[in-house]
Amino acid sequence: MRRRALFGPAAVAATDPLWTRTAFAADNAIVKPLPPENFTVLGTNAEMRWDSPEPVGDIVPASRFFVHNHTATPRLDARTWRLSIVGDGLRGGPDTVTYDDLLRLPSQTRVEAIECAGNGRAFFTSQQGQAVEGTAWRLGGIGVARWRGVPLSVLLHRAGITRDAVDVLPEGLDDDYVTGGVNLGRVRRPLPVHKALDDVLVAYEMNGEPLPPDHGFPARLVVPGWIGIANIKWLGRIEVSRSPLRSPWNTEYYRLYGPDHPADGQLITRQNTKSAFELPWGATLEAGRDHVLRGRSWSGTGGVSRVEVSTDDGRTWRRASFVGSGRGWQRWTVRWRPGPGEHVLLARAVDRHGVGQPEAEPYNTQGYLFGAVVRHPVSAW
Ligand SMILES: Nc1nc2c(c(=O)[nH]1)N[C@H]1C(S)=C(S)[C@@H](COP(=O)(O)O)O[C@H]1N2
Ligand SMILES: [Mo]
Repeated sequence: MRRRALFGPAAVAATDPLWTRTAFAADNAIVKPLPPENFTVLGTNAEMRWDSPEPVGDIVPASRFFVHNHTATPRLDARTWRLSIVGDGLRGGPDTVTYDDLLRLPSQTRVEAIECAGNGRAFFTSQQGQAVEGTAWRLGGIGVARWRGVPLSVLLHRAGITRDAVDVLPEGLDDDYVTGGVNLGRVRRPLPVHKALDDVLVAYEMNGEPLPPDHGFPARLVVPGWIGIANIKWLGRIEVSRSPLRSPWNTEYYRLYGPDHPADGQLITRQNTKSAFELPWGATLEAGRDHVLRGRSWSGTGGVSRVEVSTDDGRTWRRASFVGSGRGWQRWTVRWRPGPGEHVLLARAVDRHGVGQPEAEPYNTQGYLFGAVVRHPVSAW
């Protein structure tokens, strides 16, 4: 029997009973609709599907952008919203920023990725046989958008940051995060002053519209190249400090623990390099004819310089052709004429410092930063 490639909505509808169902995140944590052809719901989070019948371009629309919520999206009112900037790292007293202040201050627009540090976590288990803690994202815990906002440096200077300030601690207005019966307080993670004053935005627009509730309305941080947790949503408070700051999100979470890492864990900041095929997992392709495989690669270390693809389980590799603007991530294509049978597709990127993707990722207990080459199964008939 010859089966056709599963690309159109009709093909998906025929094979996927979820097609007509509406999905909801646990505890209704997410406000926007999560149609199952575009999202996989994981608890209070939603992962973008790479095999959606409607592929995304360089910019991911807000309706398609993944969501990582520790608790639930709060509904905030821009008229009463305030951002307070406080701490011993300020020359005067605390400062308060309103939504109107934000709209009036000088703004910048940047195309940037936001990616969960746990993106790819599922492959520690499925590919390396290792049990890890946390949400089992595949590769859809990333999105790229056009963010507009006020540089954090402008707000910190306006608030009178001192020259000896070392850390800032942005905090969200979502509910306290309670896990295992322990209240860890509001979601917050220290950011060193050198990064805070460099390229960080307090964003109030996503793709030319006010931020949607799920992505941080009225204002969130956008921290280029850094792990998702740095990009605090629903920003309500920033502490500026002359001594190093701590929160569970830099002392317990978002550190690498395990045999290959220091006993007190290794703090993580930047994202690594990854690659994904825009194909269903286990896609069925027509054998004996040319296919254009699409995919993309990205890196928190400042861009992708080369991508290679193997269609024979890593024996031979060839260069993929770059398409699109390359902003945020690098889209690519490669031609392939499969013979009948089961195949494994591999893609590996090299970042602009010449660092590539390994065959295996050293284990860490919480499954962060899976950067190894992902083995994508397909069959051809
Ligand atoms: N206040 C707050 N900010 C937050 C989070 C959160 O739960 N609360 N989750 C963080 C994590 S872990 C990630 S990966 C990104 C996800 O951003 P997105 O939901 O807009 O895609 O937001 C970060 N900012
Ligand atoms: Mo995340």
